Amino acid sequence: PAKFQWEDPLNNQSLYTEEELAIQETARSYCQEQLLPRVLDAYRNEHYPREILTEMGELGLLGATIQGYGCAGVSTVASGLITREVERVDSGYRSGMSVQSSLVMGPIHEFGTQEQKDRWLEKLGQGKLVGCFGLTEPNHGSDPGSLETTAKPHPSKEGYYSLSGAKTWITNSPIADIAVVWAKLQETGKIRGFVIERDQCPPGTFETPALKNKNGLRASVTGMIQLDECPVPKENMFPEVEGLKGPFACLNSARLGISWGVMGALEDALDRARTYALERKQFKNNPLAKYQLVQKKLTDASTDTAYGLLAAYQVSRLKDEGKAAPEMINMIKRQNCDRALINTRHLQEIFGGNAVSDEYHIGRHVANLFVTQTYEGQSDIHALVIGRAITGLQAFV
Ligand code: TGC
Ligand code: FAD
Repeated sequence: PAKFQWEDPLNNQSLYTEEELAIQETARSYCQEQLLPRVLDAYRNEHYPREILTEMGELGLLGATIQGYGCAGVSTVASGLITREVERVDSGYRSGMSVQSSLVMGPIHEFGTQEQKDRWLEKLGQGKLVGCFGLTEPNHGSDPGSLETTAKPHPSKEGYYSLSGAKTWITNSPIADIAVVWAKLQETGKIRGFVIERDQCPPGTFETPALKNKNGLRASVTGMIQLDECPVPKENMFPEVEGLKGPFACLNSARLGISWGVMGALEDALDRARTYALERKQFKNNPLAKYQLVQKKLTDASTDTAYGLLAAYQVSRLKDEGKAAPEMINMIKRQNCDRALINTRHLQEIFGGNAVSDEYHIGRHVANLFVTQTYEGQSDIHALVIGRAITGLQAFV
């Protein structure tokens, strides 16, 4: 019989192509050699080195599924494997990358005019420009359909809209060169997407103050977007897409990426907890790993990782075949984030008091994974989307 491998209990690796495995290896080397050595300092100081996006761009990790514009044009599985390797180091690094790839390059590629694509995609893919995605507002998080940011014809500039409103909890906003912002067009009351270029905005019309002193995701940068009659050229609006399906189409792809990513964070937590449990001895010089309660924690984490990766693989292949229903993504985003958080929290106990030291990395994963369970739709919201699909009944309102 085949030998059981604890690092890959269900032999998920056998499902990936040679090319996908090579891409994963490239991503893993970069993440372990370049990102891991920086993460503790970054997390302590809430510092996100902007050059990380340039480094990722050079390796072809940004917008990796996009064909053309200098992007790698790889499968959704390969892109998921990249995400998994980045998040094995830190969810914040994955966040910065996901926003750039799925939430900024994604909508420009899917909804942009040819001119918009030519103008921004290649530079975003190289990490020469940084983007952010503004949907959430101070008064509207789970319910973005009620957003209040407005776009109306500019009173004094012909050919421009004037955007006013506030977005909050926006990854990358303080360092962004461009922002994809979702606002209601006053003429129709419908949600539309706009690309705002920081260097084209008069002073005081586009401000992006950082949100500091976070309890989680401290290695990524988060801020607000404050728009005060910000002039945006009409040609910077996505021409066709209207309503929530614009932002949600991008979120489908970002949420699928998170489903892969959080499994990477859980794998790292499991690896560290196993090593610790084998080395640390208590009661008659036995390693912690010998005790049944400890073994159960390791087994639960290992099982949920293997199942979560299988599910992410299946939905990714279906997506590339055009057969993935959005609710499949709601399901795996919820399940993988919930299981990553719960298991990591249990693995944390194995470290005893040392779990409190950041040098053991486990507390950082736990704090980060709370955020992954919350953003891009909090888990209970995903449960209600799936419940609606099962029953046909709307439970949000
Ligand atoms: P609902 O009536 O369900 O839908 C309105 C319109 O949108 C369409 N739609 C979708 N289209 C594509 N994919 C999906 N997944 C879609 N879900 C909905 C739908 O067909 C409809 O189209 P149409 O043509 O009929 O207008 O809208 P609702 O207002 O009832 O929505 C409720 C709910 C809960 C599903 C939704 O609002 C929701 O998912 N809320 C969660 C909010 C969220 O995810 N925010 C994310 C902010 S971005 C972020 O967090 C980035 S963090 C990134 C990082 O740092 O890594
Ligand atoms: P609320 O909507 O106020 O929800 C609070 C709680 O109530 C949740 O548990 C929710 O599940 C529950 N709840 C709400 N409504 C219902 C209901 N009908 N039934 C049952 N329970 C309900 N947004 C962006 O647009 N772009 C970004 O780049 C971005 N990055 C982020 C980065 C970080 C670090 C964080 C923390 C958030 C980020 N977000 C971003 C925002 C994120 O998407 C929202 O925080 C999330 O959608 C939840 O919204 P909320 O915080 O307003 O919570």
